Amino acid sequence: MADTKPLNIGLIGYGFMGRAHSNAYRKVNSFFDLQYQPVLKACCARNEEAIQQFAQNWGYESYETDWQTLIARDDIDAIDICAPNHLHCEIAVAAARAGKMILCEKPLARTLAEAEKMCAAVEAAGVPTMVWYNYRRVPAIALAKQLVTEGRVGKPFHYRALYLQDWTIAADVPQGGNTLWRLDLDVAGSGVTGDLLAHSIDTAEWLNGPIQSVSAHTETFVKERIHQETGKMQPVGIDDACMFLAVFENGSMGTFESSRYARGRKNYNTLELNGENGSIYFDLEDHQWLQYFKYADPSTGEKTEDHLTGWQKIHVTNFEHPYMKQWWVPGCTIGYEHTFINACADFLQGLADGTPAEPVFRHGMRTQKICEAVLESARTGRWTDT
Ligand code: SOE
Repeated sequence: MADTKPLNIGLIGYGFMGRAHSNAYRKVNSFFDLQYQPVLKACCARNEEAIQQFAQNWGYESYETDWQTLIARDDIDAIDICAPNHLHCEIAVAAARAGKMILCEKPLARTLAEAEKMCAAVEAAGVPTMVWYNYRRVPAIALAKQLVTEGRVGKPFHYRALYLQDWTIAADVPQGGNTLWRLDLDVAGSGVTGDLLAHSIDTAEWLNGPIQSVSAHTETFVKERIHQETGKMQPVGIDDACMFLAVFENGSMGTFESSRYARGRKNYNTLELNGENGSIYFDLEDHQWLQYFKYADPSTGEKTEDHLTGWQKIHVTNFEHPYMKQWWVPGCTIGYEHTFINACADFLQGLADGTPAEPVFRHGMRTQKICEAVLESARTGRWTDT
C-alpha cells in the first residue's frame, strides 16, 4: 500500500515463535487495511549460521548476532522478543531505554519481579507494548468475550480450564538448550504454570475478571534429566503438571489443570464458563467452533428454555464474527498462524488509534502475579491471594 507508514521490526530469536511472528508481519497488510506496515528490517540470534538462514528464509533485510547491537540501531522502531524467557527482562529494559516499541512473546518474564521491572521500564519510557497471548485472537474466543459482554452468560458461577500436552513424558527427553529450554527452570522460570497456564489465566481474566485467590498443587514426574548444554544428569526444577482452584472477584469458582503428561493430548486448551443466563465452551483442538447454551434472554433475564433448547455449536467463520471479515468467505476456516496475524493487526491498529492493543505489559505482569501465587501456594500448601 502506497501510503502506509513503515514500522521497522527487529526480531530476536528464530524458533517456533520467531517463525509465527515473522509470518504475521509478512501477511498482515495483505489482509487488514492498516496505516502501519511492518518491515522485516533485522533479525537477531547468537548462532550466525542459523540466523543468516532464518533472515533469508523470511526475507529480513539484515541480521545481527548481538541483541544490544540490534537495539542500538537507529533504523529499528520495534523490538520483538522471541528469545527464551530468561532473556526477556534484560532485553525489554534495554529496548525501553532506547525508546523502542516492544512486542514480547509470553510469558512476559520468569518471575513477577522481572515482570515488574519490565513494566516500570516501558511505562517510564512511554513506549507501546504488547504481549503475544495469541489465543485472545482466536475468533471463537473473541466471540466468547463478546457473548460475555452482551450478558449472555450472566452472573457467572464456574470457570473451568484445561491445558494439556504430552511431549515430555519420556524420561530420556533432555532439558536445556535449543527447543528444550522450556524444561530448564533457570531459563523458563517455571514449567506448565508459566508456559501453558499463563495462557489459560490470561484468557480467564479477560473473560471472567480478576482472580482473587488460588490454591495449587504441582508435580514433577521425572526428577532428573540430562542437560543438553552440560551433558550431565541434573535435577529437574520445573512443574510438569499443575492444578489449582481459584476464586474470582465476581464470586465465581475456577478450576485450572495443566500437564505435559496427558498422553494423547497435544495442545488441548479448553475453557467453559457457566452462568445464570447461559454457558460457553471452547476447545482449541476444534477451534473453529464456539459452543453456547442459551438459558435466558440477556436483556430481560427471562427464561427462554423450551423443548428445542440445547447447546448450539457456532461455526465461527461468518463475516460478522470477530476478525473473520478480513479472511475468507463464510464456512472457510483459518488456523493457528492467523491468531498471530490478528494480534499483529490489533497492535498496528492500536498504534494508529493511540490505544495499544491488549494485553500490554501491565496485563502480562498481572498474569505473572497469578502464576507466582499459584507456585507459592503449591509450595506452602495454602490459599494465596493475588
Ligand atoms: C509449548 O509446547 C507451547 O509451544 C507454548 O510455549 C505455546 O505458548 C503454546 O501456545 C503451544 O505450546
